[in-house]
Amino acid sequence: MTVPFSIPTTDLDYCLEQLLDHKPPKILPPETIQQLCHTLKTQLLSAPNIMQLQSPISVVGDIHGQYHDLLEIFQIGGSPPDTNYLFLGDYVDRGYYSVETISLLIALKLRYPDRIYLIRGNHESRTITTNYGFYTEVLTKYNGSSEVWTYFTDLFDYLPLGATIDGKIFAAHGGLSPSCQQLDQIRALDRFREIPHDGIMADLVWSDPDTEIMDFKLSPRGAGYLFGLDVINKFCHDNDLVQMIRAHQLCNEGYTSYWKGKCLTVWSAPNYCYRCGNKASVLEILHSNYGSKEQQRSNTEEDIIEDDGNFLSYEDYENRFNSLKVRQRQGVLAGQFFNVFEASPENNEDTSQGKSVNGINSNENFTGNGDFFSSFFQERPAKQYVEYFL
Ligand SMILES: [Mn+2]
Repeated sequence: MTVPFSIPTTDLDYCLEQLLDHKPPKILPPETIQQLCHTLKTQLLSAPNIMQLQSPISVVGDIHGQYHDLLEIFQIGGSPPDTNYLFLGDYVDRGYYSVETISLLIALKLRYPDRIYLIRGNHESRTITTNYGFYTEVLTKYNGSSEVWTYFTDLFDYLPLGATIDGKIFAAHGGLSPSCQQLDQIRALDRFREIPHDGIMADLVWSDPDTEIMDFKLSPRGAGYLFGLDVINKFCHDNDLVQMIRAHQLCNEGYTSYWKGKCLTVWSAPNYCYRCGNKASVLEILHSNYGSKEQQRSNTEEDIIEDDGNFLSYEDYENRFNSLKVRQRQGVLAGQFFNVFEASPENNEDTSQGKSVNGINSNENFTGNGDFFSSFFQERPAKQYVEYFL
């Protein structure tokens, strides 16, 4: 069988229509998934491990199969091709619509290759998806066949590991690695493989910032590291960066700023697992002209604007990026703005239906997987490690 290297726009639009215009969304047939994944793989083959992107761009954190909340992002934050998006990984597992979520993102990437960028999260992995919902969801939705799970997880091996924005911001799913001092070390990796248990590639998708420490410390997740202020300062200095943006950790307000904005967490799954009640956000980056005259002036102005309305005039839109108050409250740099949003109506419907979510009560880590005795107790709902939900 010959599989073409590009898919006609009309076919891609048909896929998008199947996913968007039906409620519940229609899943795509296995042959279509195969073709989409194969085509995107051939395109990602030439993508570098760290993509070089430019502002303006909106950065999105974990989605975890919350398909309707993903649509909410496009509704609130603008849709491609008018808005550029960088997704930081963890598209699948936990939520009920991992298949629809990853299908939509792949179709969008193929349809608007210069507008949508996808990097890899720790859940874009065969091991993790086998345990946290995606594999089971595929079996349920495709009549007991794991065929499309294989197509998707093979594609995951091709996803880039990070991105720079305007050459000044480094974005990855998790965090920094004690084995990596230079971005060039990441660029030199052979990324076309399953995520290993340790090393730079594992740490990039598993690590977390920790304001209590200065150096590195082993992560309670069982993979990756916690990294402190000295680590991020040195990494930024040595690589000529001003900031790291990452996802990977649930935030009640939808975002967290560490070290005066040197590191930001963006979390994009509202009411995570249909029960956490948290907000979500998208980080909009308008520019990175931290030193411009206009910017310095706006640093001293006392702009009084509120950012909690969804309907902003163009002037307000410009203002909110320059408002010192908003910036200070959110802990972001000039030209940045966390657009906070709440769960979609569909998310709440799923909540009221009280369905169970895969892996919700397990403290996810490598060491616990596959062990009946420990997983028996992990399934008990007594204690939830909210901080380390993945
Ligand atoms: Mn994660």
